Amino acid sequence: MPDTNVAIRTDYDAVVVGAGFSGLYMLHKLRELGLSAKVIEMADGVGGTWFWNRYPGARCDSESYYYCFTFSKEILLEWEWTSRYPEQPEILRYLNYIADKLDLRRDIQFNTRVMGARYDDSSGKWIIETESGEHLTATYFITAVGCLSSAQIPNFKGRETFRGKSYHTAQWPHEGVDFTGKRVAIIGTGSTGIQAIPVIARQAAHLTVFQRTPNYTVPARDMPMPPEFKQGVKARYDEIVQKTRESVFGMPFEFPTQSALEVAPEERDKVYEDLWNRGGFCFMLSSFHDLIIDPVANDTAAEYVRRKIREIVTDPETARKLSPYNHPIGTKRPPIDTDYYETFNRENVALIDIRSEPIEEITPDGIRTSKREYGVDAIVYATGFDAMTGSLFRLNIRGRDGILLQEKWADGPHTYLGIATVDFPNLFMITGPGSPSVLSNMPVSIEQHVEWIAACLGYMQSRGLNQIEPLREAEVAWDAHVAETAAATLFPRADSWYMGANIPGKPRVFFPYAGGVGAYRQHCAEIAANSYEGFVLSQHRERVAPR
Ligand code: FAD
Ligand code: N01
Repeated sequence: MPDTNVAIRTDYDAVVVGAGFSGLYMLHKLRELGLSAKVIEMADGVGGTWFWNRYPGARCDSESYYYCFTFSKEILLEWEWTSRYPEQPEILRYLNYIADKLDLRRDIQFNTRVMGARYDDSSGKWIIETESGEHLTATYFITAVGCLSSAQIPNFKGRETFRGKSYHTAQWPHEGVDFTGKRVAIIGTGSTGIQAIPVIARQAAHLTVFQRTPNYTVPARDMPMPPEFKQGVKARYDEIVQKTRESVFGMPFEFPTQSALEVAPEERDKVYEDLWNRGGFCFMLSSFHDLIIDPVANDTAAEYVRRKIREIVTDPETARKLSPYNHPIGTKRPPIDTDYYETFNRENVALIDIRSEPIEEITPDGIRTSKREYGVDAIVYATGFDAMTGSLFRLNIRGRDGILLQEKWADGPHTYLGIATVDFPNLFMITGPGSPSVLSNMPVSIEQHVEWIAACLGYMQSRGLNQIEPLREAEVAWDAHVAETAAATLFPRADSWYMGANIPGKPRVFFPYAGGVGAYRQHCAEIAANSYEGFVLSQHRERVAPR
């Protein structure tokens, strides 16, 4: 019989929301500090991104040897990746292995959605409410909700009338979907669409791709990890980890020093050709240093990709439609692909440019554009996410005097270091807006944030402190720095989700921090070394209401 005298615990030192990379590591670090912690996760398992995104072709595009945790040598040496870019099931297996290895599940509450979190000034505690009406209290409230975890389906007229099956790629059925013999439509040609289109095209009877903006993509060149490469990587791990931490994008590549405009056109093309053949992000990151700051330099890479499209795609009109024209290369998150452009040479694939032929409505039988109706059996929405703030806002976080985070951030996020925000004491955001987050190989940024937060909590613990909040002037200065760093790049020239452009009504600001992983890491370390400069640390004393 259960012991009815044992109360179910509802008060913690820290409550964390989310059990992806961020939440798992945060829980481990909180335990190391001896703090009581609970992770709340709405899925029925760990993995976050890799739990939800099970669409055909889903895999990472950071390479496996650096898209992983690095905090434990034992884990680094024990885990074996099979390929250069592992598929979703393998990354999910990895995160399950982490949860088991660190015995994390006993402090994770699954199938539970957080609906609200309110800071109570008198007790100095956060009160966290779940969908089932349960209330937890915590001194620290830590969001690990992910930057790309709020799926976005455009509000097309008639969407609910469709008689076939519809899927968003980030809410994919666990049992998979068999498109054999089916006429399928896919809307969206971001990283997700670009991964899914070649795979669906191979299975479906027919695939119609609805494209609003043609995208630049570079071959991934996936391959099994050769045993000697794995051994070499393991032998050099310290060096690789150090490089990722000091790098601009959290990847262990040498950042080039040469300008694209310094070299003769033939030499430049040779650089692009070599990197195109090598595959992956190195095309953008290892070629020339000025692609993301100089429009003329940028156009040399953009034109190279457009030329490749014309070489690969046999129908000139399809090649023209696939050729990006309205944004510099790299200013939207660069996708990498396996046979993307080649797929448009297939007989069973059609490309619809919805700028010249807009979608007017979803009908019971398919998709009607301004020109005609396309009959389909299934629609795949590869339409992305309400990035960076979507999942934070869905938490309905209220700070001092009941102020709601989305009200404070109505004109765009305001943070100090992307970690904290004024009027929300003891709230920590892992990879929040204003941090390198999505501009980096994310596990590197996640580890840095988690370790910085843990060190900060340890510092407070050792001094008997339990309240932390940024100073307003520190936040204002950080916001200005984030904006000026973005303005020095070409990023603001694209209608991207980095700029909030994919969500009607979202403020147009650059959400992540473009100053680079290494520089950001050093800045955060200096702030910590200067006794958490820019923050007020104090001891909260419970206020007793006057009689
Ligand atoms: P997530 O993995 O998003 O986890 C957040 C968790 O919070 C989720 O499990 C969610 O269910 C939970 N949650 C959110 N709100 C609530 C709530 N209200 N209540 C309860 N639980 C909640 N990054 C790279 O660097 N390299 C890559 O190659 C790469 N590939 C990607 C591929 C895809 C398809 C996508 C979508 C993203 C990719 N990313 C990649 C980014 C990826 O999101 C990060 O690398 C990383 O997985 C983020 O981990 P996280 O724990 O911060 O967030
Ligand atoms: O989403 P996206 P995603 N009508 O926003 C189109 C990570 N990721 O899921 O470009 C018609 O990039 C939209 O068109 P446009 C990675 O960080 C990584 O693909 O806005 N079309 C676009 O084509 C990535 O950046 C991997 O004009 C509409 C597409 O839908 C992030 O997740 C794999 C529309 C959305 O593209 C998001 O990628 C997958 C509308 N109303 C994802 N609204 C890796 O391999 C949107 N679109 C690492």
